[in-house]
Amino acid sequence: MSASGKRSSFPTGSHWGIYTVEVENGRVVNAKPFDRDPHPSQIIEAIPSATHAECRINRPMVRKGWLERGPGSDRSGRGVEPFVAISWDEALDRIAAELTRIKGAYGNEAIYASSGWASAGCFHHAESQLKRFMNGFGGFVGQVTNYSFGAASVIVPRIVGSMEPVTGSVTSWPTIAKHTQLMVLFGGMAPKNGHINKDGVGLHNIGDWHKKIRAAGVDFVSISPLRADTAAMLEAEWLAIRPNTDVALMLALIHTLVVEGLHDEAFLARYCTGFDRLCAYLMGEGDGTPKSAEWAAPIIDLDAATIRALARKMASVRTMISVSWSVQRADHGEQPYWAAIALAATLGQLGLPGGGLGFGYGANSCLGNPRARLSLPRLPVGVNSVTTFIPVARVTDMLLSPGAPFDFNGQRLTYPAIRLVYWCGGNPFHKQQDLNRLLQAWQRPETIIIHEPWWTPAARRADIVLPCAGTLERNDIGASCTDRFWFAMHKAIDPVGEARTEYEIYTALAERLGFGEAFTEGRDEMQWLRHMYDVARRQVGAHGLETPGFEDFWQAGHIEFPAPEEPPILFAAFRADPKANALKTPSGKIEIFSETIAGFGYDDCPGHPTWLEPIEWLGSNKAAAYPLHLISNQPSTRLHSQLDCGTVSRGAKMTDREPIWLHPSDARARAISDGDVVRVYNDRGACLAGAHITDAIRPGVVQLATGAWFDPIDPGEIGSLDRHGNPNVLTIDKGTSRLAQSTSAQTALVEIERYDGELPAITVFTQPAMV
Ligand SMILES: Nc1nc2c(c(=O)[nH]1)N[C@H]1C(S)=C(S)[C@@H](COP(=O)(O)OP(=O)(O)OC[C@H]3O[C@@H](n4cnc5c(=O)[nH]c(N)nc54)[C@H](O)[C@@H]3O)O[C@H]1N2
Ligand SMILES: Nc1nc2c(c(=O)[nH]1)N[C@H]1C(S)=C(S)[C@@H](COP(=O)(O)OP(=O)(O)OC[C@H]3O[C@@H](n4cnc5c(=O)[nH]c(N)nc54)[C@H](O)[C@@H]3O)O[C@H]1N2
Ligand SMILES: [Mo]
Repeated sequence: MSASGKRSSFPTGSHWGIYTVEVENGRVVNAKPFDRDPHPSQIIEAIPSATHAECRINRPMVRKGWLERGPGSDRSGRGVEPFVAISWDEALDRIAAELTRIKGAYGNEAIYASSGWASAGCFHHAESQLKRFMNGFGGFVGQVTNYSFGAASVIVPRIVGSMEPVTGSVTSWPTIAKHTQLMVLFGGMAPKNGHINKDGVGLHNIGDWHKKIRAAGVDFVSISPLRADTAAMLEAEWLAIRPNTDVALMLALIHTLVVEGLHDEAFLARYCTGFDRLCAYLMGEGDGTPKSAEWAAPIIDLDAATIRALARKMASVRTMISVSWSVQRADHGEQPYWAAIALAATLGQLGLPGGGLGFGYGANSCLGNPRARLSLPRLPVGVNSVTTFIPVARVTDMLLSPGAPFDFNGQRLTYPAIRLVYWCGGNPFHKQQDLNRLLQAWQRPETIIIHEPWWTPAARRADIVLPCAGTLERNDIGASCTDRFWFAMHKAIDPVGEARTEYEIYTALAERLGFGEAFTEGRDEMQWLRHMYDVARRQVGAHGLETPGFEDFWQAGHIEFPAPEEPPILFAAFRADPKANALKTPSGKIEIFSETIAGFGYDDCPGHPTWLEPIEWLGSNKAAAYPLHLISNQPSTRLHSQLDCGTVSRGAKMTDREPIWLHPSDARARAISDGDVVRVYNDRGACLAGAHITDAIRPGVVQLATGAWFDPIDPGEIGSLDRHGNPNVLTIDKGTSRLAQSTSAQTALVEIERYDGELPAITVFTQPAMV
């Protein structure tokens, strides 16, 4: 401790990097990045302000109507009625009683438990803790797929037999620097996304890699509505096509390659199945429409000569194709990933060093970094006895339509009847599309329980809210499957207010419900960390990697694992020997036509990559009323909705609203000036935002990042104007197709007008009403 009473903590870890904090009188006053991090994230600056934000939850709270009149009462009062503070014992007793009641009357199939990104840390990991607790209690309705790359997670394994091109060993930066001549980036490779890596990042070096590959002579083409989707230093050729039309461009590129004889017939014959079926479609054999460059030009709004030139260039040099995850978060999001695989196969460079494809370069700081695939310290979650599940983005449908059938990946399933929702570590009023529809669904369950450190829009709409400790308020181990570091996460301050750790909360509940011993296995927090570390240590030891004992690791603060000497080349083994290394598809090959998918008979996902018009886009009739395509991408100043209450995110707002980007021509047509507050609206909802006018966006497209905390003017009225700028009041809640049922967040048309009304103050960063 210094003379001023300040002390520095040990380092801790986060999704945005390793850092230490300075603590004075029990409060975090400063956060400093890991001294070895070459380019730390600015997001770290928000830690002190967010840790002690006015909107921290200090005590267990119950909604008044629920407390006074019991579960299921006054459900439209969620988010409107005041909260009542209660003691921890009373809160835990009430939750245990309610879980017991629901289970007794309706079974565990009536419980929906969900999570989200939460915080780094393998032990207090909100999703693992929640699952371990719920599994111990007899199970819950869970979820499959995810919001990030949900459509890919279903289509890609069907086409190439695994998720290798998305979450596996994609060709890494050193190989790209050495061999690639051209990178074609659908959706760019946005530098802002490099701040983040799920569950932790040791060194932010993606910008250095970008410099190296550019210096090595790699050329770039960025196909995207936003110029900033590719770092300026890459000097990319920017092709600002209409959003959601990438498939038309990819098909036209394949068509051009075929008619000009630039396709790799030998590759297609040896490694792929069904190219003839795609070819028939491309030549217009069924519908009379060849999918030529001329055909695609008016759809994507690029001239045919540019499309043809790009096809020729891709065929003439070593080309790496990347498609950002956002491109598949759109209506028919399965198609761009399938079409990109077909395009790469047509070029015949899959499995060659620096050629082929890799999905999502730039989606986080670690993708493309060579790293060993290691076991991680993990909290065992047990087994869920309930087999009913939903694709994660279908939560609103589930709550609104119990008993209704739906399709998913070849299965006919039924939505369960949910009575109790338990959410820890996610923010449904951030992540889900069409929040006004979610508000309706939110009135269905009898009880909603949330653990949160902050009064997020979701916590404000729960029946019982338990304050949980943040990362700095507990001990943990940080480790991510995409990073080379394990880091000790030392507790720096006591929990804020009466907050308790996830582990303490579930332990107390499990004890009340009669499975305390099974939940804790007799270990406290530090005993769990030691145990999880020792198990993982033995597992990595089996791969010949030496690690120190727990005490030494804990004191040293981190372990850095070496990068593998031979960086991976995606599909190299398959290319070398397609029989011995056959893909895990029905044919053992790349399925450019899939009999399996064709057999499902889905009109929204036929047997080969197909241009299917999105439900709304700039070429649809709806554009007459709502002529702007809304891109709601990841925010640069925070992680989703996390730290929106901190100084970095709030410092970037315009007149306290989330900035919306629009082109000067669109602004002029609406008499909007830079800095004006605007109303963004469509038939699903409306929000206010601050206008930022820039030519770095395609005309006809506007960009409003996700994550501004939902703050409707009248919380009691569904459809009320959100004063803060949450794009999910505007997005559509529709499955990508019956195949993946994933989110279509990037499919939305809107209109904008200057807002001349009186400006309502933002209220969502304060405490909610309490009695
Ligand atoms: N700073 C920061 N970084 C993050 C996150 C964060 O919240 N903050 N979140 C992390 C998470 S969870 C994820 S999943 C990844 C997501 O990674 P991505 O999905 O790659 O990220 P986005 O920023 O949503 O989208 C990238 C760009 O795709 C473009 N785009 C959108 N639709 C289309 C389209 O139809 N066609 C084309 N060609 N381009 C399109 C948009 O212009 C957008 O800026 O980012 C991670 N990184
Ligand atoms: N329109 C639109 N919507 C999108 C997207 C988009 O591109 N456009 N992207 C989607 C994507 S890719 C993703 S990944 C999702 C992200 O959606 P979420 O994962 O739901 O978003 P976060 O804001 O990270 O929510 C995490 C919450 O956990 C809380 N938390 C942190 N630590 C703890 C803890 O230890 N315990 C508990 N109980 N809570 C904790 C945080 O305060 C925060 O409220 O959003 C999706 N939504
Ligand atoms: Mo994500």
